[in-house]
Amino acid sequence: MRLTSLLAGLIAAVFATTASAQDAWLSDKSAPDAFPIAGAEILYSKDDFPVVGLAAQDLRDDLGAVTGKSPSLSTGKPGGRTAIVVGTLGKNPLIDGLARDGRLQVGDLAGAWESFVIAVVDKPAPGLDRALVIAGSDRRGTAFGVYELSRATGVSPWTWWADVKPQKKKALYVAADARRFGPPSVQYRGIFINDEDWGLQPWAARTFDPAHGDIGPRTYEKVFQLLLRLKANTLWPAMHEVTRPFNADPANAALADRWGIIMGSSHAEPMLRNNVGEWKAGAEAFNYAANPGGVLDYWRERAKSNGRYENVYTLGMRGIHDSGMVGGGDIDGQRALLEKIITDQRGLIAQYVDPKVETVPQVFTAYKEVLDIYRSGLKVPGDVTLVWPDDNFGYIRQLPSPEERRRPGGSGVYYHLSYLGAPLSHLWLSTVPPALVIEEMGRAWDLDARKLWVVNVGDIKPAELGTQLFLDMAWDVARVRALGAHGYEGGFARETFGAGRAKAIAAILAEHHQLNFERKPEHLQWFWGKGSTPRSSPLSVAQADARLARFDALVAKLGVEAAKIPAGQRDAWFELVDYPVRAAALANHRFFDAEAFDRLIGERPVEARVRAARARAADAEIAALTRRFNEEIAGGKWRGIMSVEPADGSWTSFRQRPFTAPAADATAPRLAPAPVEDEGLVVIEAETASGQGWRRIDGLGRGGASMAAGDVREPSQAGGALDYAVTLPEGSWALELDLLPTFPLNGQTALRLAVSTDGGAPVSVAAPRKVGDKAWAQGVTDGRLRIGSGVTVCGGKRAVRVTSVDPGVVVDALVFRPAGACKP
Ligand code: REL
Repeated sequence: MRLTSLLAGLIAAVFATTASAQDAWLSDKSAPDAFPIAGAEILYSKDDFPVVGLAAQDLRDDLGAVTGKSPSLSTGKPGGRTAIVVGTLGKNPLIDGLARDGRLQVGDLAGAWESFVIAVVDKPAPGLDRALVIAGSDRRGTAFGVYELSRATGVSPWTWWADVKPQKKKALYVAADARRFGPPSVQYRGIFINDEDWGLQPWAARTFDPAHGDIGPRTYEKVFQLLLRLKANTLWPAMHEVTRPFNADPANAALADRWGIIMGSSHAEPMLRNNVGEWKAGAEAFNYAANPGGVLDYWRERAKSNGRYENVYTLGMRGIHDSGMVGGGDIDGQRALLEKIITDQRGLIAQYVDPKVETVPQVFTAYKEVLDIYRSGLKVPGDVTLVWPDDNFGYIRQLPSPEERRRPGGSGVYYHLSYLGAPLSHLWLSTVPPALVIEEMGRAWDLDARKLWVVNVGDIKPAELGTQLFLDMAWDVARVRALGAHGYEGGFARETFGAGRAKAIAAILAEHHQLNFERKPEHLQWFWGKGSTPRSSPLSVAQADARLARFDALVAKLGVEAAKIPAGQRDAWFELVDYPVRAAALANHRFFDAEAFDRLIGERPVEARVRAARARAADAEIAALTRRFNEEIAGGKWRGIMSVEPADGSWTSFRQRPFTAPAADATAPRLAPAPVEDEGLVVIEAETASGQGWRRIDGLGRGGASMAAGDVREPSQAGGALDYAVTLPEGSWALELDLLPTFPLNGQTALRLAVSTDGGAPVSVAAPRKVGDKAWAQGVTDGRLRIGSGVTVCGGKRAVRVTSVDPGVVVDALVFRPAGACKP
């Protein structure tokens, strides 16, 4: 073999090794040729981007935390025999020299987006025996490389934000072969800080940055660092009235730039503005039909002041806050106005950012009513990214059609792990299950929504797991999908608390997500909206007690694990596991014990009073637990970060009613108990089927799994069948289906499938889907849509077949409801 082809083969072999945080390329055991981290100083170039120096400082501190000895850090000549050299191609003479001489194989790194190589190089420079080189394709590529090394040594991305302490290691060795990371699956990936009134803002104002008295540069710097640790690059900043606008202090944007973070703004805030704080002329004047000059000047000001930074520009227009656009008249008029607005906004971008406007990242987020305007035929320039929203509860409303998938600007997703709005907010414990995030974002990926993913994380805590999942997926979608929800929970537990306890902790997290998917702790109320009549749940005491028993078993497991958590990990344990799991369990006790009082007080007053006392105790325990979070955890670091939902009297129509306990001497129910539903049902879990053309989703739906129809990329290949052999007691049974409240993917307005029994003709079943209607509200609070099929069968052995019509429909269960006597 000729030497050149041998070399080419070697290079190919080297670059076949693409790696991720979970790969064992770093070990605490020595191996031949491995590079020992101990004793190596960190070198970077003073000519590199500022974020490289910031990341290098973090690496020094992280290695210090892991090994007990911080390495030295320098921009000068090497001081020792080994070094960790970090730098960006074109910005670090040592790295550029090694690449030029072929001693560092950079392959196609130059010009790649956010990519990096980690390689060991012998004799890289006079005086240096060996170096571990982290070379980035661009400024964030280098920073991500540095944080990748940190994470591989055992430093969690949440080391500061959730007090996760790394395990101490005496020595660390990096495998000698080179590894190539990136580019990320999704180009722009980030978070939206929202509804910060009850956590992040009061905490920042009172505890973390009292001198500033608000979320300001000090807090944002911590957010930027977190984003880089999570390999994210984009932020939509806090925008509620309680917080001063991000750009009110120019230090914020300057700091974002230092950290290499790309700034955007929410769906309601075009052109990096914050309307609630910055628009002074009154809501009526925020009208492009009536006041185009005033509004355009307002946008112009920001394009002028911030155009020099890396931004993603939100285009279009809504009302001042989360409301419809003022002006334009009917939907046709609104569409015409929006098209004019987009043209004019792009004019500003061309003028102040780059005349080649199509090269500047811009997004159009079709959120709430804007999706209707878009669907009516709005023309969005091809280079603008179309950002599809979920319904605020984790179900993506629409994804691109084949035609939209061909647009050069591509698509993205705006997703929620937290939400303030109708029918009921979910602001407290962040319980959107990992399996739903993986399923929904996986579909988005399959249908080419890969340009920008932004997730609403509320006020960050306690949305850590969901946030990390969303961003890990945005970095490497295939890896996370291959893990699935349970694999991911296991990995999170291992990375955060160590391998020894990972299995047990992952099981706790899985059961927590399962139970709270069936009803969120913020949705323990079965009525919503202004003018609706308060009523109790439709659960009998026995049904509710079965749910409470599952929570009790979960809390018992939590107690067993809690006892094993070492002192150094207790804060992280409390913040990431103990508080959310325990608080959700207590919220259920508070609610269902009080309801048991209502249902029992007439007939069994003694028992009813015991239940009332339990409800009061659960309420007091939630308060005590939350006080502990705010006052004791991490020595008082999180004072003000956590409020129990509903936190105060604001936005009442969107929020669960404050809990009122039955008084000790009460003799009447607080609420007249509603009739009990769903008794005597025969429920068959969808995943017990045999058949083909469907995919099992573990961790999603009641019973632990559900079945998804077909492949969303192949709409024509529907028709897969699920077969069930069911034995029903005597009598007549109406067949109903429990579907996940997802949305049709193919422009349909309903989820469609078909059922047949005993080999008979298939009967079409459809669940109409419309955000805002009663079925939708019920679907997102119940975590399911229960729909009739029109099919009734007599008891005995029955064969039931469920056939897919549209791909993507997810079936959770088959439900047989008693329907009287059998009339064959
Ligand atoms: O979740 C959203 O995107 C919106 O609901 C927010 O923009 C809005 O601020 C909401 O929290 C309150 O109205």
